[in-house]
Amino acid sequence: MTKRFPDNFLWGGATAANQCEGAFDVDGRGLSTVDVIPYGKDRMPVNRGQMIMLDCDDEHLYPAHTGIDMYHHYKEDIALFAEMGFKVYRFSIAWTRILPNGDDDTPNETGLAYYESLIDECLKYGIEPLVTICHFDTPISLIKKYGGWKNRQMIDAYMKYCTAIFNRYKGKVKYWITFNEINMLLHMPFMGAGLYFTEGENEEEIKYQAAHYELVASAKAVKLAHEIMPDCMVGCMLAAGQYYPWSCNPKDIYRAMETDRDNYHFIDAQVFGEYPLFALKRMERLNLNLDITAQDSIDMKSGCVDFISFSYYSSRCISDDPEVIEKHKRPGNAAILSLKNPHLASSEWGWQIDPLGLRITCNTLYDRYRKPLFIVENGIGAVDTVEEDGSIHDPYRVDYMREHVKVMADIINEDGLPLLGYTMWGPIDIVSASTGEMKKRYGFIYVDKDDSGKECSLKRSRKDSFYWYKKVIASNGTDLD
Ligand code: BGP
Repeated sequence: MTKRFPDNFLWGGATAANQCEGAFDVDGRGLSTVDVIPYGKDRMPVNRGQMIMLDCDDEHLYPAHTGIDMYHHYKEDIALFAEMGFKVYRFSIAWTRILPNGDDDTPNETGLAYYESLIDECLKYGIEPLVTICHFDTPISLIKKYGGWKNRQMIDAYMKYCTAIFNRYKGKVKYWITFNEINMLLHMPFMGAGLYFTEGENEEEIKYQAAHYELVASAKAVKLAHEIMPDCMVGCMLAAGQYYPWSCNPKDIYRAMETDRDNYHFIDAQVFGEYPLFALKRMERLNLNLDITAQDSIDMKSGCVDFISFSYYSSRCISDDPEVIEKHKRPGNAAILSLKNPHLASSEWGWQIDPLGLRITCNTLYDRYRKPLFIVENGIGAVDTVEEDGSIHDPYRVDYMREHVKVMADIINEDGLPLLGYTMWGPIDIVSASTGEMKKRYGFIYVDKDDSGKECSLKRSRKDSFYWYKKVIASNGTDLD
């Protein structure tokens, strides 16, 4: 039997404003966290809030400043997405293009008009826009004023921003995501929530307080979106990937369950509108002194999400034994602790490749939430070589994606799960979030730009995978050769 995808399955790709737009200081855009996160050795310390950087200096390179200049190339890029047959394009709006200081009373008309034009360009080709409201960008003005999401004032600022974009794009945008990978706040607090720490501060308390405010803001945004756009669907967004236990030692199993709960802390709250018992008990055990009001609980309850969207690049693995952790710690994604699973191959960046893990993750999420699922990021970062004739052969990318698409067919046909769509990560090469590199490429479309910071042509070229994905979409997932 041929494994089929639903007729209305949303095939497409996903990007984030700060990783592709560039043009960081034009048309009234204000400064944002992502603009001050440098390339090189200081990137992770800044992402983690261990090194304070609230402005740019001459010593560092800031890849977000230029990105791939999609700000000026969006028509050309969307035309290429349309050529592949995209049904959906997930992108994020840069908060500071709309409200340059994060909480301005009057939105910046140039910013609003820019995204309206981008949305219209998608609609022109029958591409459904899927908008991430906040993808790793907190306005710097709000960090200077409030210290980022550790302050309750951020909720009002975020709601001002949501009000502006909902009112402007109602009738054009049906799918919304409140915060990209909300659980990454725990691992990259500056990138996720504009947080940084000074000596002696209670980091856990600050992070969980910020998480709470983001969760309240998310719920209030869902409620507002439903009021302004009754037909819209609003999702949460998890950096997903099930934790496997290192062994069948019950201690490892328990540790894996608990580590998964670090992430469910967020999604449970967004789906059920209240903290799960384990989260309440943990916050109590950690002795966190949090500002959580009765009104917050009412707000959280009134803004439950409609679907579960998530990124999936890999499964994860954990042990309860510190020695095992030390010995098998994976050099890959530095942001998240995981062990090297001996059964899995890895990408050049050490990200492990586990298509079946996608099935495990989807089933776990559906068992837990019983809401439609949306895979909004998946892909492999790799070095590509441009041949003399200009062609780019990337069989490794096709292999990775083919195996994941096959698993998606199983998820739909055999498990019967409601999967709304698939927006693979970075259909066009963009700046890497974790490393700031250009050479870590995910795209079907190659962009002539390197890591040197020197001016490049920015020329777009189709890789072999471009034609492969086009065929996959045209056959609605049945021709994967
Ligand atoms: C996710 C982010 C994206 C993205 C992707 C790939 O965590 O939501 O913004 O970039 O991972 O990661 P990277 O770019 O670090 O390879």
